[in-house]
Amino acid sequence: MKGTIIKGIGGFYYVKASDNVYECKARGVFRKKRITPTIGDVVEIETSGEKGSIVDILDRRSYLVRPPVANIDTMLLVVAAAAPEPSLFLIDKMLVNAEINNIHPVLCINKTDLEKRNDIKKLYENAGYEVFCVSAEKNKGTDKLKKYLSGRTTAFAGLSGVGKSSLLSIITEDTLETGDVSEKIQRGRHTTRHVELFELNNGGFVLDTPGFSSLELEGIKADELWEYFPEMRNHRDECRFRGCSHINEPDCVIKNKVESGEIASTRYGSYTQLYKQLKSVKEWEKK
Ligand SMILES: Nc1nc2c(ncn2[C@@H]2O[C@H](COP(=O)(O)OP(=O)(O)OP(=O)(O)O)[C@@H](O)[C@H]2O)c(=O)[nH]1
Ligand SMILES: [Zn+2]
Repeated sequence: MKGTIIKGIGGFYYVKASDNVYECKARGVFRKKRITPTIGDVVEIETSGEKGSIVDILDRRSYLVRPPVANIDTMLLVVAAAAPEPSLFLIDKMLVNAEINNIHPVLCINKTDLEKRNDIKKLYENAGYEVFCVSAEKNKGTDKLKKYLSGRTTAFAGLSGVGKSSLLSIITEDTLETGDVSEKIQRGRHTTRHVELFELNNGGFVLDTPGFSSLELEGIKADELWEYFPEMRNHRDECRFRGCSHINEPDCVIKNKVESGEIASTRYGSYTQLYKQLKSVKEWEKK
């Protein structure tokens, strides 16, 4: 039987398969192959009663290292319209970081009951991202978001206090007892939170990814960074110099578009800042 690992506790994996959750152990063969079953993995299990064992792990679509979760399709980057004030640099960094991990990033502006922030919506739509504006408090825009999330595995990421648990509770209210998500997320607050997938009623899973927003970029070179900015990768090979880094080169299409306002200066500012960070990491590693 095929299923999805939704959580792991004390050496057991809890596998959701058809309408049941099976408490499973992993076969020793994975240790030899040096693969560890991970939350989000699609696995083949053999069951007897409520127990089972994992006999195969199917190929992963994506793999996030921190927190370790397999097969995340979408990263919903949640920011608050206000309280806490959004940082455009942090948004840009997280958008890039999701794509580095092979995960499709989408922006979600919560707390729009406090402020609209259509400026941020426009900024990121122009850059090529999908943007959802919601209010968990007033239950606005959440139906549209719910529809979008069905059928895929979505990680919620964002700073503490932006409303991730509030949104997760609303999104899962048909499938979970009221308060289940927030209780589970709350419980782990002062220790290491364990990650768990919550199922949606139209299929698909959602999860919280504590700590993702504080990760630095890893795994790409500075000269590849522009490919992680949708509005820049649309202009591949248009600059005068092949392999233009869009930093100091003359006749740079990207810099011209920043000057004309077609590419937002905040986005380009984040690009140069992240570029420098990636360069300095490289220099440091060489020593
Ligand atoms: N005005 C307003 N407040 C909200 C909204 N959504 C959440 N809040 C409030 O913002 C605070 C933080 O919400 P949480 O859902 O706990 O935020 P979180 O992102 O899960 O925070 P961490 O668990 O610390 O990562 C709570 O006091 C919520 O009541 C909203 O749409 N509008
Ligand atoms: Zn250029």
